[in-house]
Amino acid sequence: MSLRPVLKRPYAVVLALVALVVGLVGTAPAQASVTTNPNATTWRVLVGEQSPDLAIQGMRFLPGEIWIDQGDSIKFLANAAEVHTVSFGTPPTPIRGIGDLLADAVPRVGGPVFDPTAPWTNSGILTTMPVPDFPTSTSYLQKFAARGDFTFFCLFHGEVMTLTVHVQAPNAAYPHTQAFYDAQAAAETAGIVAHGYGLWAATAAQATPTHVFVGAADGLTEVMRFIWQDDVVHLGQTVTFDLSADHMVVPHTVTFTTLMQHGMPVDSGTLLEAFVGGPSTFSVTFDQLGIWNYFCEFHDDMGMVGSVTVVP
Ligand SMILES: [Cu+2]
Repeated sequence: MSLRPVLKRPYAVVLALVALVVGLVGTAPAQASVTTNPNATTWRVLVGEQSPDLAIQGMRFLPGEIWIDQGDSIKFLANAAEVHTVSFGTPPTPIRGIGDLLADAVPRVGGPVFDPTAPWTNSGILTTMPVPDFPTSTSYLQKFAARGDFTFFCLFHGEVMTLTVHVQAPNAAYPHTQAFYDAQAAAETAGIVAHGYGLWAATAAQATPTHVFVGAADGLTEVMRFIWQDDVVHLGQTVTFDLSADHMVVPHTVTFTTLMQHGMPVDSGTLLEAFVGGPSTFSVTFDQLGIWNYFCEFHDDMGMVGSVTVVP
């Protein structure tokens, strides 16, 4: 399956997504609407986070829990190159594969006023790195006219990426200010990025010249790198590119730029074992001296590129 014509880029998929989504439905009853609050405030929530080199992608809303008043709004700001959504309810298309996931993730569903009684509300894909000719956004505004506690999730990272919005009475005192949430977000981002670099280092410690990991991911961060990026092997050696450190099931490819074998460009296709039954490893036996560059079709613009130098 090639996603290149559809979405030249990243997403991770949670296996238990459908069950999770069902579990999140109906977390709060709707109450009477109030549309006039003279003190209405617009709050900011960051969607995703990343390291400056884009290698580490975090899977959190910041804050992950916010208290607002009836009539307030939240502006969701894309904060990373990785794709995310702000979603609520049950996706209309049961998710059995990538096409189903995109069918649910792409369309913005629902109006500017959040309706917790609607079966499905979705922001569309939020990212700071727009995909050419593909519908994405950098922000999403929702007004909250109904009181209650509402748990939103990211369709791509639902199991680990949720946001609870507590909608209080109009003009109720706020427990926290935006400045508090911003400071909290900065501190949490630093921790998330540090965690990601730790995951990268731990994965690198498991790699060898003939065993390269294709990214890594856990419940908090994704490492958008080949590990090791710069590999050196001897002529005739076989390198196995391995997706098994990718515990969030982020799809990747190992696509060589100039290396040909059997008259064909060397390309793994999409490595995505668990979700669509694809392969999780790809092996290449290097029978030509030289420096062979390769990249991930989905994440090369995040810096996910590598090389294998073949020496005698
Ligand atoms: Cu990739």
